[in-house]
Amino acid sequence: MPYNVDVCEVLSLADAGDSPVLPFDLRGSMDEICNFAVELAEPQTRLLALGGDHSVAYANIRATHARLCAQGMEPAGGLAVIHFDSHLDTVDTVWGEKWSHASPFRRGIEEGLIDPRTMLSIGIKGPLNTRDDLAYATQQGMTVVTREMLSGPSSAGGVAISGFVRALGTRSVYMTFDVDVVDPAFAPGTGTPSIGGLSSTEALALLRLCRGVNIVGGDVVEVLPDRDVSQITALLAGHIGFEMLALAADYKQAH
Ligand SMILES: [Mn+2]
Repeated sequence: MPYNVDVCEVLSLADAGDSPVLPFDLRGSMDEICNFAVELAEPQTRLLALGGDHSVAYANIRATHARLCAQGMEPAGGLAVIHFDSHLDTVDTVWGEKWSHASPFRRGIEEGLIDPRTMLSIGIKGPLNTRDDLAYATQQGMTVVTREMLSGPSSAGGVAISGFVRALGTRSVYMTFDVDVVDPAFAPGTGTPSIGGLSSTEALALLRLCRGVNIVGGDVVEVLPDRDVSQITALLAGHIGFEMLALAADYKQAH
C-alpha cells in the first residue's frame, strides 16, 4: 500500500522449490546452494531465498554476483548489501568452522563478492559473538546502525539509513533479513533469539526506508519452525519477503 504498486502485476514470480544441502558438509552445502541458485531460469531473473540459517546468505550472494557477471554487469568492488540482523555475522571461525551462520559476510568480503564500504547492517546489538567481529566490520568500512540508534524512522539510525540508501543510487543491492533482528516477543522461532530487538512494526518501517534501492537478490533467514509459536515467526518472515518483493516492484515501476 505505501508504494501504490501491484506486486503480482509488475513482477513475474515463480517458486523454484528447495535447494539441496549436504547436512554434514557446510562448505559443500554452499556450493550446492550456489549452483542450484545460479542455474535457475535466465541470469536476469532475481533470486529471493526463503529459509535456512544465515550461512546460506553467502551462497545466495555468490549466486547473485555470478548472475550479474553472466549479464556483463559485474558490480565494481562487489555487491552492496543491506543487512538486517541482531548480529554482524562477520566472525572468522566458530569452533573451527568457517562456513557457519556467524561468518557469511566475512567470507563474502574476503572473496570480493561484497563491497564492505557499501554494506549497511541494521539492528545490531550486544552481546557480540567476539570483540573481533565488530573490529573487523569497522576496519572494513561497513556502516553499522545499532539497535540503540533506532527508535523510529526519524531516529539517528533512521536518518543514517536514508542517507545510505540515497548514496547507493542505482547500485546493485543484495538484501538479507535475519528474523532475529526482531524481538523474540514477535519472532520466537529462531535459533539465536536476542532480547531488546525491533518490533514487527519498526522492522517494516525500516524496510520501507529502503525504498528506491535496486534489489538484485535477497533472502529471509533464521526461521526455526521447531521453536515457533502459532507460526507467528513464519508469518512475519513471509511478510518480510513480500515487503522485499514490493520494494523490487516499486523500483521496477519507477524505472
Ligand atoms: Mn544473522
